[in-house]
Amino acid sequence: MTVIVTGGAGFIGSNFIFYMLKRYPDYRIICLDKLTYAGNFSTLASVMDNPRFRFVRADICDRKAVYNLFEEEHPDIVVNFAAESHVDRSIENPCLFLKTNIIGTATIMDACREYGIIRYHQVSTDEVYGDLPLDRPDLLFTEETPIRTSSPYSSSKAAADLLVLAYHRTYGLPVTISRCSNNYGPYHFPEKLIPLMIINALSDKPLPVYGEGINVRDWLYVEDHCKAIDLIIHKGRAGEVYNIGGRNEMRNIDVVKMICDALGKPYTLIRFVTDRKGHDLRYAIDATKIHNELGWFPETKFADGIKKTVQWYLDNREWWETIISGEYQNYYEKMYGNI
Ligand code: NAD
Ligand code: TDX
Repeated sequence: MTVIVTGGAGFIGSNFIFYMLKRYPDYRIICLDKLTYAGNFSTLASVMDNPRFRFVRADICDRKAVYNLFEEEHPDIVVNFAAESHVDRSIENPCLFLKTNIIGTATIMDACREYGIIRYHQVSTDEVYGDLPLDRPDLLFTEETPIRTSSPYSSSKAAADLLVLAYHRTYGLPVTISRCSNNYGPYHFPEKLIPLMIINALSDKPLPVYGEGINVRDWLYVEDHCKAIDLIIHKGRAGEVYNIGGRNEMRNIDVVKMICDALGKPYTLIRFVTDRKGHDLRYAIDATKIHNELGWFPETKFADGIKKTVQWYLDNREWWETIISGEYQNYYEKMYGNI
């Protein structure tokens, strides 16, 4: 099997590449990535010499480059992780999100139509369902929950999902979609909540919590997400959407306090700052469908996963220090300069 993984130099895509190379000793994995600010070539250093791995730097919106790669490799499976992924950046620059997340998805699927594939998998997000109230713990997102987006990011991901389903209905493309809750783990880009808090706490910098810190996210260890995608691309039914989630709802403030505890840092570092515009209150996934159909369940408990993640950031300082010393500083200053 030959698998093209787009966005494989990012957080989840890279973890997926490591997982797949280990799990399937006879698969070839090709990573197609533009290396935007969020993509790091160094992340893939450990697999660059693997003869079953190939890295290609290209934009998923670049039709010629994408078609050339399909012409050369004739992939069996395509897993599309490539996206602009940060909600705060989408609030600043929506159009970039529309281009990459919608046009890019269509371009990759056109190549799939042209060359033929066994499976196209779209890595989507629980954010397409909007949010849930804080005072109704009984409500969860199922695959039947209507699409109701809040941010330019989630709107672009929802548009891509609709296109994917349209390509299935119109062209018979064998697609699947997964909608996963918040991931955490190694190689998570420093702009996101968990790595940001670990990195700031390590240097005794303020920990910026939006609003009152009461927003709830359903955290899943990244390897559990990779295992779910592996099951879906091999055993999932074409044309179907599968929710993936940790059944692990936590308020942001409690996540930040756990990180302080893990690093022995005081809660006095925490600063409540201006809330994110349109901030989704609560995400919670009902993953019954993937459990019943494919036998998937989250294996890593949050208490263990967060310890492993904190340790990873302690052991891999060079990886994140290189990132935060570059252009990231301008972003950080703009977002958090006044705290
Ligand atoms: P990330 O921002 O860490 O990585 C994105 C990768 O895509 C980077 O390597 C970047 O260089 C690449 N990329 C961006 N634009 C590109 C383009 N035009 N052409 C080629 N490559 C491009 O993102 P992530 O957190 O790993 O998320 C991966 C996917 O999973 C995204 O589609 C995201 O919407 C989805 N998702 C993420 C989470 C989460 O918690 N992080 C949860 C659910 C779903
Ligand atoms: O500085 C911060 N302070 C803060 O309180 C940051 C960066 C975030 N937050 C809050 C906002 C959210 O309620 O923490 C929560 C998590 O924020 P992010 O890490 O930005 O993730 P989120 O917005 O929930 O989106 C993530 O999960 C779904 C990913 O970035 C998306 O790509 C994925 O689709």
